[in-house]
Amino acid sequence: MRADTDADGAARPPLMVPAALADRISPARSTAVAARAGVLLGIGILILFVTGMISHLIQHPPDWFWWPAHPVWLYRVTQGVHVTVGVMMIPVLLVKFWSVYPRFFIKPSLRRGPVELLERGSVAVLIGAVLFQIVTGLFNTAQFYPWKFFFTTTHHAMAYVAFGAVVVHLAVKLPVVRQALTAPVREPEEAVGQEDSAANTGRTGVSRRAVLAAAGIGSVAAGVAVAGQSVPLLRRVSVLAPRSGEGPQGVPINRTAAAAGVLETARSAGYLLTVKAGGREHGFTRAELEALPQYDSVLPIACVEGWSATGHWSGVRLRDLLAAVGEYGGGDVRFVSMETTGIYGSSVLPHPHVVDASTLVALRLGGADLTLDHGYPCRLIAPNRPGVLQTKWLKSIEELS
Ligand SMILES: Nc1nc2c(c(=O)[nH]1)N[C@H]1C(S)=C(S)[C@@H](COP(=O)(O)O)O[C@H]1N2
Ligand SMILES: [Mo]
Repeated sequence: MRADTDADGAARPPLMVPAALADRISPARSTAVAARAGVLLGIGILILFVTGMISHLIQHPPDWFWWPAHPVWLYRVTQGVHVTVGVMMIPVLLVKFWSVYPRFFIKPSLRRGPVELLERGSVAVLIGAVLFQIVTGLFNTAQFYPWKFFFTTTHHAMAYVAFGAVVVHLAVKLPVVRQALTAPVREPEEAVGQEDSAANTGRTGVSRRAVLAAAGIGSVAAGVAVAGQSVPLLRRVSVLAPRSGEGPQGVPINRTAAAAGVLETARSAGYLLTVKAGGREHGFTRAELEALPQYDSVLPIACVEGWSATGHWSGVRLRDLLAAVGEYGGGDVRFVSMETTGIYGSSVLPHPHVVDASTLVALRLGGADLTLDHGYPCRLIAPNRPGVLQTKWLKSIEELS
């Protein structure tokens, strides 16, 4: 039996590691590695929590929340960072687990006190929640849902659990982390103790630096492999990016007209866009929309799934369209799609985006009429918002009182 290598010198009985596992505690599997990987994970999880909450709040805004229309690319950056950092955490998480996993097999003992039991319970919650977030998030970027629950609600709820568990874990481990980070990182050869140098040299091949370097390189490689879906310069090297700017008119398609069940209605000769503003209402044919003053906007579609792409849109300014019907009273505006299936058939646009000059009811993309899949006959395109709120195949636009 080997005493726990993390023993912090307190007078409690040491953690006992089963004999079969003791051999696996190489110097590389040490607090030095665990603490450094842990710090990286902590920073990553903080970034994931903040960027994730931003995305959640934009989609489900409480009264106090305010999100600007400018800079137009801000959401593209926060969500690109969210997905890329999430992927970058996978190698770090693996190294972290590898550095501590013999501890998972240590039997909890009441002799070491209730605090220790609580701490180990919180670690179990932490591991579960973090794994859950990484796996569900990753599957979502691939639009692969091999589960029964609704992704966004669960991913959002579990974020509090994961974040809370990180805070508890960090508070508990702070002394260990501080010590591990201030002590010099010794290579296994130097670290060999006098008592059992033979055993030590015999059971280790990997140095701490090698493990940490592997975590770092793996993490950057994983990040680069997906970042191209939001960073155009990286597109050629992003072999794992699910959607990297491929698609009709240079913009990927998220949901097709066929999937949304609008193939008939979107091409109907009797198409009318109903607009309600200032207590008045008017139905616009597409020809009438084309007859209104046309403007260009260069705006990205920034999907919550992490990909984004810049489009050159043109069409009618939303504020002009509302003014053509009635006096805009300053409220939020609801957009409803012809789509009858699915949960993304409508969206609500807040005031800063309603009055912004770049917000269009778009008729064209890249100089040509919108394709059916991009939202023909017309769609909303507004600055600094999640793609999921850029409603396609518009049926009505209505100012909310
Ligand atoms: N009516 C409707 N509009 C929609 C969607 C949808 O499912 N239905 N998907 C949204 C999502 S998730 C994204 S990312 C963008 C993508 O637009 P694109 O397919 O033109 O690139 O459209 C949005 N508009
Ligand atoms: Mo999306």
